[in-house]
Amino acid sequence: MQTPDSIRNPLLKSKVMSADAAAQLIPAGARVGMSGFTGAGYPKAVPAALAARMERLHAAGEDFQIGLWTGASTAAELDGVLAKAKGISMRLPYQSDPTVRQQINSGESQYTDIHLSHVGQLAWFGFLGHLDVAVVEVAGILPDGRLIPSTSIGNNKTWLDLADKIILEVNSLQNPALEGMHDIYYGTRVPPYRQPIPLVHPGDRIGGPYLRCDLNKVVAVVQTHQSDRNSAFAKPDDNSERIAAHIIDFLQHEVKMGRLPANLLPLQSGVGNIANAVLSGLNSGPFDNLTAYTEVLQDGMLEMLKSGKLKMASATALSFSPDALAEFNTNVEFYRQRIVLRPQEMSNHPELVRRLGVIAMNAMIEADIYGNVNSTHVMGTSIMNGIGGSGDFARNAYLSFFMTPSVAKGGAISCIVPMVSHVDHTEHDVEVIVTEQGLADLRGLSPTQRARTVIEKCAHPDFKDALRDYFERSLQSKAGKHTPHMLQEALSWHQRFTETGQMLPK
Ligand code: 0RQ
Repeated sequence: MQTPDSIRNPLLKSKVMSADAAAQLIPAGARVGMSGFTGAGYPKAVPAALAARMERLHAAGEDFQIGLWTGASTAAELDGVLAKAKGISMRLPYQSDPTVRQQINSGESQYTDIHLSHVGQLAWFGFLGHLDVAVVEVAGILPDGRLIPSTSIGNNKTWLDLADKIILEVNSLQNPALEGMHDIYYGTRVPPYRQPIPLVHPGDRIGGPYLRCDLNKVVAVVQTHQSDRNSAFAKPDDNSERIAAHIIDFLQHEVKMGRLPANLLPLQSGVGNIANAVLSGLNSGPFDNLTAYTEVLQDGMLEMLKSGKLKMASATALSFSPDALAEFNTNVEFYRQRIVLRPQEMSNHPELVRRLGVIAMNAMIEADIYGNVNSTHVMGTSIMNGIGGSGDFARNAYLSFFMTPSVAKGGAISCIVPMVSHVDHTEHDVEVIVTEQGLADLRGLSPTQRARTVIEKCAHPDFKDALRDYFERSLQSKAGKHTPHMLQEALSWHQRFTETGQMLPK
């Protein structure tokens, strides 16, 4: 199954073994840095073999868990199998797996939810503990041992540099023509030796196409032939299309006012169906010669590259549906000239995001009337996925949008609330809130001006009166008039609606 020349280094070829044998080299209690970012480029064989080993040991009464670090979310073959084997004691920096989520929320696993651009630095300084093993998927190995990265880069450079032992999975199903698409910058230093990063346009290449590692640290090479997660996207629904239309109208207005160039500024788009709908809207919209400086390239951006609306895109991962993957593989030469994949410390770098003037568009769970945003927690206590890259971009963008349908759970819950139950993005980092009801431009507004704008533009009609009532009574109360609140009522707001499923009388 393995094409004979995917592993062209003789030393590494001599280390080829089965996934079971490689999994034996990971000790209980190890901190393991694995590749993988939004379901792309994750190891597919060693995690399953490790999970099977854990299950055998657990059945024999032995304890066996690992700390699992990745780039971002992975897939059932990594997070899913290890969680089902009850094998994850600590997870970081981002996940979206249902079993992992359930174990975090039941207290069985610990989770450290970290800005994606911060992970490398935290690891380098040792704040996450010592990294014992790296398990990294690559698309191939050159004769001199340099590694052709796979469909994501994420934190691979950091894991390969820091781990004591390295296990490589060489996936022969990944397109060999990925070679040359990556840009690995080895110029980063730790303070006080840091230098400016020489990247001024989203398409700049400032490093080289290969990852490198100390070949003596490689303890196993495992051959695989297996596809990435490749989840399909839902067709944009009514709400997503209305959100997309509000954003496009707003961007047109900004161009007309001279606040954005005609081809906008580099786009960052979060993951999920709303983000994909916005990209679809842009693909049939009025803007040309666009660029992207983002972390995940999904179907919407691929379509925009194909149509020529998007000239080039920088990211750290390719996360495609099966149809988009087929299109990518068929026309890989075309896309290779228009896509640059970078380590996540570069794709999400706050300084670069600020310098390039990125337009950030991310989904959220809820926003409050003053503009604080919750991206991660349901009812303030249960994690959904994590902050991911949303904070890297939102805090530093030229323009930062947060988007959500105005209601969740069939209309029982308002996504616009008096006070968010958990804060990921403060009022200082959130510039535009968009729901299918409308768009609230909060730039330059005081808290009370923001509250009126958010309620009138973004709240669902079923919840508007209750929000107006809350705000007006807060204004009349003895509370401070700068950001008026009635704290007890604000904090019980969610309960009132979720317990009854409808608005309570005042
Ligand atoms: O739950 O499926 O059980 O019904 O939250 O909501 O509407 O399907 O939206 O998939 O776009 O996810 C913020 C979670 C949105 C995501 C979030 C429930 C809702 C549903 C999902 P069910 P939707 P999406 C780049 C940027 C943080 C990371 C980020 C996210 C589930 O976008 O993780 O931005 N963002 N990274 O029912 C209770 C509410 C709710 C609610 C929604 N107000 N109360 N439940 N839900 N609103 C990518 C990376 O960083 C890798």
